[in-house]
Amino acid sequence: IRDSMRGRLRPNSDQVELGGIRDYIKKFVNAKRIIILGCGTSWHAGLVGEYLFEDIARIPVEVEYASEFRYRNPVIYEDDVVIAISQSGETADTLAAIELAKSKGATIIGICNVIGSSIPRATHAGSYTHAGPEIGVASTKAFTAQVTVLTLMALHVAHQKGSITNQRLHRLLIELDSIPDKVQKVLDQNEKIKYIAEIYKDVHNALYLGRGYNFPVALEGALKLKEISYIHAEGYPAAEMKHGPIALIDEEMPCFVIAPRAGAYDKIVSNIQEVKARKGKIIAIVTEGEKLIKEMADHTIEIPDTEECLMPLISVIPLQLLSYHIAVMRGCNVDQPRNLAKSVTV
Ligand code: F1P
Repeated sequence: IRDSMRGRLRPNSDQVELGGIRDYIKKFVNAKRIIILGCGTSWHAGLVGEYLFEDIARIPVEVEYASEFRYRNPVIYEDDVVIAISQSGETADTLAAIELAKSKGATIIGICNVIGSSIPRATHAGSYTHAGPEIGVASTKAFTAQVTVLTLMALHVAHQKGSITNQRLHRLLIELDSIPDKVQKVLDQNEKIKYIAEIYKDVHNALYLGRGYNFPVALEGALKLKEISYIHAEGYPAAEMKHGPIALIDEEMPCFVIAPRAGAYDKIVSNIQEVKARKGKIIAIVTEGEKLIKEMADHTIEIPDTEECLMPLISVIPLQLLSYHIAVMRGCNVDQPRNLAKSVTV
């Protein structure tokens, strides 16, 4: 992560730059819309990208599953900027969606990990994530690196557009620099996370709830559990719970709630109360020093505080670790999950 961040953006400098999109910055600044395309984990990173670009750069964003986009008849304008995200750079659906958008004259920016792969070659410009090879099939560090690059892009575009104050830009860049140490603090809680995994390793279903920037993290947490542990899991925006999933809650249902002290904190507290009132089990990801939720939850995992828009970089880590431990305890091959291919090329 540190490598992705270092030297790309410099606060208080006229030369704030993110090499990969430098020549296309005007396209971004003038874009009426950004379309983000990806599959699986890359789509979840794209959702964080939507929140970032709309929040910081004030550009409307649509996030689409490339696997849907390529087969429907989407409206694509010549001044659309399309960001295609892929760890492998070989995902057939993403590649086909890029070709479709390109044929309509849109500008395509890639965020990929594998240098020289097909997707970067099909794009006009972009950034490599430089996350190193994903040893396993399921994306983990790729998510963090994709979100990091999206953050840098949104900040860069916002700076050029003048939609962010220098003060806020400076604050976010300084905070970004502290993220690797904060991630390490979460990793240091490995034993506690393993202990929680032991308790829930035999469940058949799980719910993941989050709000705002942590909603895509809830989706990603659920996907990791499905992919490597073969446990059925669903992620929801916490506020959607009352519109259906609440019917599923009983003493057998663990709910992993991402509930740091940010955004709609009071609302997430009441979501936790709703689950507890129905005897559901709560495993909450909370900010260091949290008291209220600790009294209500069955288990808590503390994460360091950070700016709300940077929270996914930290809050996803305990969920990835939990899935990893549960998978290992269930005897699953975490690097080579059944039915899953590293590059989905068909
Ligand atoms: C997309 C993806 C991954 C997932 C698995 C299957 O890959 O859905 O997110 O973890 O590996 O493929 P990519 O386009 O990001 O390489």
